[in-house]
Formats: sequence, C-alpha cells, structure tokens
Amino acid sequence: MKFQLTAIGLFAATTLPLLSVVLPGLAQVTNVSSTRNVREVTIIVERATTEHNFDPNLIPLKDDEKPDFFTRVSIAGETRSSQPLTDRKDAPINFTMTKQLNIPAGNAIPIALKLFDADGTSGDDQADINPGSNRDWVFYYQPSSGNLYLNDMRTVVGQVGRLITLRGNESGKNATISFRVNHVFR
Ligand SMILES: [Ca+2]
Ligand SMILES: [Ca+2]
Ligand SMILES: [Ca+2]
Repeated sequence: MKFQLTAIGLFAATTLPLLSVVLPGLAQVTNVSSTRNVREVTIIVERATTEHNFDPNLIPLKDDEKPDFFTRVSIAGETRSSQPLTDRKDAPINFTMTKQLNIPAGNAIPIALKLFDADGTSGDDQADINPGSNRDWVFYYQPSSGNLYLNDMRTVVGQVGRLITLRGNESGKNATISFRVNHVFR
C-alpha cells in the first residue's frame, strides 16, 4: 500500500513528535461518552518483516539464518507471547490478545509491543520496531476517542480498527510490525 510506505518513510526520517503526521486524512472517530465502561481491549499483531538475518547459518541447505519471530504483547500489565514462526523474514504472525477489563472508556490503557527472534537456550534476540532509541513500544489506548497515543497523551500513533505499521531504526536489527487495536464497550 502506498500509504503505508509513505508512513514508514516519515517514521524513519522524523522525530517522535511528528508521528501524528503518519495518519493524514483519517476519518474522525466519533466520540462516545467517557463515562461508559470498556469490557475488553484486543491487540491483533498481523505481520512482521525484516531484511536481516538474525542467526548464523548452521545447517547447510536450510534457511536457519532467517529470524524465528514471535511477538510479546502487554495490555494493562498482562503479558502474552505468540509462538515463533521458524526461519521467515516475512512472518504472518496473526496473534490476537484480548484483555478483559471493566474501566471507564476515557481511561488510558497501557499497551506494550515487542518483537523477538527466538534463540532457545541462548536467549532471544530483540528486534527493533521503534524508530526512536528504544527497540520496543509503549502506547496508551483511550477507547472513548479510539486513539492510540504515545505517553504524552497528545501524539496519535493510530486509531481503533486501523492497521498500524511501525519500523525500527537499528542497523542489522530493525524490523517492521503491523497491528490493530480494538475494544468492546460494556
Ligand atoms: Ca538469533
Ligand atoms: Ca532462525
Ligand atoms: Ca529503535
């Protein structure tokens, strides 16, 4: 998609306060009363891609140098991980995490997103999916506005239901991740 490629370029070339630029022209999400409560929040990590190998090639004729990606998602303090997809630079992760809640829809719900190459006993390589100095992401999702914010609660990174694509900046370790966020009102 042309839009996503443009967005990735902006992420790579600009500083974090300009992140809101990556979502031009999106329809306004209708505000609902923030006194309503939210029943659940869902994160769907669709895909991770990279140009890099994350392992040495140990077995001849096998692509074992390619990454074995899995994602680790935290919603409001609860964390879950997907199963690794072996030896793929283009990994259809397709991992859904739903967190049951009962809080006002105006609250900001902390969400963390990480991507790893599974390395078994030697520890896992963390891929860089953040164009800033970190490798991982921490966001705040506000169901009443449908906005996903950085921790300044002003910079909008994405909106409910929309595919959000992020790419890291660390040489040899960077990857791109695509995900969505959704919620259900009580
Ligand atoms: Ca590795
Ligand atoms: Ca591998
Ligand atoms: Ca980074």
